[in-house]
Amino acid sequence: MYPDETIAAVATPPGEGGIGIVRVSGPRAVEVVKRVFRPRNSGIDLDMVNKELVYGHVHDLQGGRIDEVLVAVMRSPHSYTREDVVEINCHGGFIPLKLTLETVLTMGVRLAEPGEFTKRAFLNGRLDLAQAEAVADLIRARTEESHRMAMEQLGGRLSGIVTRLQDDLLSLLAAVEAELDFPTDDVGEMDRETLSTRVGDILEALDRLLLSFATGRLFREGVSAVLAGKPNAGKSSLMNALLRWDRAIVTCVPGTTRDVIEETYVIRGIPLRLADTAGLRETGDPVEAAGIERTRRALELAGLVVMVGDAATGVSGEDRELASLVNGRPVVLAINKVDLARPEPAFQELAASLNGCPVVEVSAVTGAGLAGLEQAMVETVTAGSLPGETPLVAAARHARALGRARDLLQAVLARAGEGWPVDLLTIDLREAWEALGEITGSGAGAELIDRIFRDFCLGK
Ligand SMILES: Nc1nc2c(ncn2[C@@H]2O[C@H](COP(=O)(O)OP(=O)(O)OP(=O)(O)O)[C@@H](O)[C@H]2O)c(=O)[nH]1
Ligand SMILES: [Mg+2]
Repeated sequence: MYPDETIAAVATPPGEGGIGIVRVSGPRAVEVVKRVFRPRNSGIDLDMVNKELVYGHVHDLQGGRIDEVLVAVMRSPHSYTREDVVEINCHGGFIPLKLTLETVLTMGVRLAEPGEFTKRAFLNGRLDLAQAEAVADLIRARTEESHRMAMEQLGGRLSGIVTRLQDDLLSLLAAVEAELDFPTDDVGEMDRETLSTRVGDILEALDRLLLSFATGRLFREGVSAVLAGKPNAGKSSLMNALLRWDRAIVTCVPGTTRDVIEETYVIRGIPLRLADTAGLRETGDPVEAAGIERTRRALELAGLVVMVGDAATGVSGEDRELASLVNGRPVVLAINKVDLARPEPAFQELAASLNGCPVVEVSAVTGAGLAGLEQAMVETVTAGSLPGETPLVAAARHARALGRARDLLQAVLARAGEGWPVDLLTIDLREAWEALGEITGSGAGAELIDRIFRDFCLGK
């Protein structure tokens, strides 16, 4: 990175459009554009212009007109990169942009690398690293939720919290080190209990941030929900009833469904990959057996298991076997066919054996209880996540740094409890501080910074 170099790139996407922009940034930006731009009003001097649009033409070095343009000048430090920036607003066609850029590049200006404008904004202190990453997230946002998260991050909400936690750690370190330097004085009286309380507070904040990452991921990536149960319980009927169309084949023959059938289905903003599976039972039929093997694999990967029971036949050995297979996972027990019979009490015992999972009585045929089933599914997948508020942590990189800081502080807490000497604890405290610094960039190395900006698009 050579900040004394002036760089340029086309900042708008390739293709046809109303406008296309050539962006130039660096110490020579104004001087270079002055040489290729003729303002319509010849009295205008670009050197005197700031944050104004000037109408005129760009031409090549032989004086041939390239395009009719508006030029915007934004002077350092009040620009995107904090350097002098000039944007040439051309017509949005391939050739005008190509010729304009090529002409600018003949004058000792270098083509910008992907993300280099934003990288300069970061290196010049206009954005921290988390905010710079938010720029890329904002451009790539595909859902309103990810857009909201990117905007909050760009506004510095995450950075603010992380910086506060870093400050807390630093003042803790200072107090501990003062104690080490002046052990006989009263300076920074820091017993292990005070240290543990303060580390505990920081840990709590870190846990909240990590939880918000899990919530955000749920909304972004969704969860796989698997309908499983014995043959003929009504899994396929329930799948169709939830999707509100006849996706899966339903017959009165047990063993109808052979393959795993998946369909995406959104409940309250959470994308569920809903899977109907083959009923679980002992079988001599090789096709059915292969289907059952697939059911088992789907169950292993499931983020939610909807166990389908049959009120008409009651609880059987197959139900108990499935329960032991999925025990410990997020499960909802749906007792189907309640239009035919009242569920026997054994279903409650089955649910109790599944850590008291939610039980919902439904009928895939009449539609009774479906809203309650959806409610139980949502509550089970969102269990423990933050309700309502927009999650703060969107990037896996940030979650990893937070997780590392949390692990280090947990070790500090455990060691303080075991009576370790305080000076040995400062090492982990300092490392936790550095881990947090990777989020905002205060502790990020050149390699990490390069890797982050390499993923940006050209011209940003
Ligand atoms: N009365 C009543 N019948 C139902 C209900 N749900 C399903 N059925 C019937 O039960 C039979 C089996 O339904 P499916 O949905 O194919 O059952 P399944 O669990 O997918 O069965 P397999 O694919 O064989 O494992 C069909 O005849 C359905 O019409 C219900 O809520 N009430
Ligand atoms: Mg089926």
